[in-house]
Amino acid sequence: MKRLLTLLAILAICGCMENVSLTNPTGKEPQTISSEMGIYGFTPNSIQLQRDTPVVWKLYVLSLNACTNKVIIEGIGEYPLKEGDNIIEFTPSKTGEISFNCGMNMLRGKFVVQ
Ligand SMILES: [Cu+2]
Repeated sequence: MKRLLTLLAILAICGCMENVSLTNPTGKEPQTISSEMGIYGFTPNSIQLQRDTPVVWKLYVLSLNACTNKVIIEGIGEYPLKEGDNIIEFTPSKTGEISFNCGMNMLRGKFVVQ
């Protein structure tokens, strides 16, 4: 029984550490940025980022529709959106431009990673 509890404790600790490394693999303070997304696009639509530093992107969707219900970040992922506040987290691993767009590729913007 004691051995089982020890095993469970180890699993719990490993589980926690795994979560930490998934959202923040570098251990650096995240860089927090904010944009609004409406029918005319993203504001701002060009955002500077630092490489290898976790990003917390606060994306505020003004009104939800077929255009604003998803954001796709090139080479990083697709994120379903809801009206109002959304939090998107990722870590850019190389320098250069990363484009992002709505689900229909009409509204566009870019991150410039240094
Ligand atoms: Cu669209």
